[in-house]
Amino acid sequence: MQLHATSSACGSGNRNPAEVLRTLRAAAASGRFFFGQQDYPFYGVSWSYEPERSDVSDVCGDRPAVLGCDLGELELAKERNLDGVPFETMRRMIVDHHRHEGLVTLSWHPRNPLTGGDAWDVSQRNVVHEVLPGGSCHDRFMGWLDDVAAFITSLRTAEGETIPVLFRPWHEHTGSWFWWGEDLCTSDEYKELWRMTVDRLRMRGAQIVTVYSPNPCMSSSEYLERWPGDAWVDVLGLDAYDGDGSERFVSGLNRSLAVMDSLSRDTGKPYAVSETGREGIPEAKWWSGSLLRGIGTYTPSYVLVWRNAPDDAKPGHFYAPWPGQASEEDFLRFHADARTLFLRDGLPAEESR
Ligand code: BMA
Repeated sequence: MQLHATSSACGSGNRNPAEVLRTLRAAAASGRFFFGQQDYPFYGVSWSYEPERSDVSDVCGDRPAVLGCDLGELELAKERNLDGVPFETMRRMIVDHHRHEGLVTLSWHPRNPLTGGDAWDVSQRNVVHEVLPGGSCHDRFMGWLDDVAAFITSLRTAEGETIPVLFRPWHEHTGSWFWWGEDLCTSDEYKELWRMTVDRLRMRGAQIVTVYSPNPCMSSSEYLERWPGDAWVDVLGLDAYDGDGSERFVSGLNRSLAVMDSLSRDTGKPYAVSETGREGIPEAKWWSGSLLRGIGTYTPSYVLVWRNAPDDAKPGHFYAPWPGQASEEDFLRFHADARTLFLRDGLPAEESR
């Protein structure tokens, strides 16, 4: 546990969106990034809901500095999210992670409001159109946004202060596997959906730092094709997965980061690898040989790998090692690498200001 602001992973407190942004910039300016994982405190490959446990800390003795959680099915007023995580547990762990000065990011895989299917239901191509003003699902959808805002504003410290979160809606929109994907709406519709979402959440008092997350992009015009506008995006994100352990991931990640690095200089906004990973991590040296090599000399502010699903729920669906896993030793090198920041690591005082 770190009690001193200057010796904790995430700097000076992260009490509001401006401080979160300052923390991200400080990490990048020092050539380091916060390591994160989706759902890390809830379950691992061989366990579920054990206090203080995570697969990452079982391996290296420290927790990820970024906690990712997903709000999917909050909009149905369910007690658990789409992956079975109780929202009460999520809230408790977010408060705990924040108390240790970690950063929190929320994604959202909402149901398809038109068909009632899941986020991956792309059977109807007019869903975004129908949630925008004048559409048949608009009113209900605004209620969903209010549910999200209510959850975010309910995240409070023991002293009652609100906890700011990195909010990352409508991700991977340059693919067409979600109902908000590229082939399912026009650029203008996508931008309007984004602005409507962010405006509503802010209007309801949600303390959010917004993250825009396309898939790998080879040019700035590709990256910016559905950019909602500078006032609606705080962090330049990227979702880039390694599908086959090949050089394609390394070069695609490196090329995308080159694009983002240059946009970051133009806009002053930090950038991040908002989702990445190699499912099952069969390559023993994936962390140094693929991920760190793909990052190269670029300076993302955080890098988050996806979840370690319990083996009995989704076998082989994990993105961080556990004791005995093939990439464990290399992950220990990754943890020790000067570029990575885990929850207990510190930014020197002058850099965290
Ligand atoms: C996907 C998979 C799914 C999960 C979804 C939302 O990438 O991990 O099993 O339901 O993310 O967390």
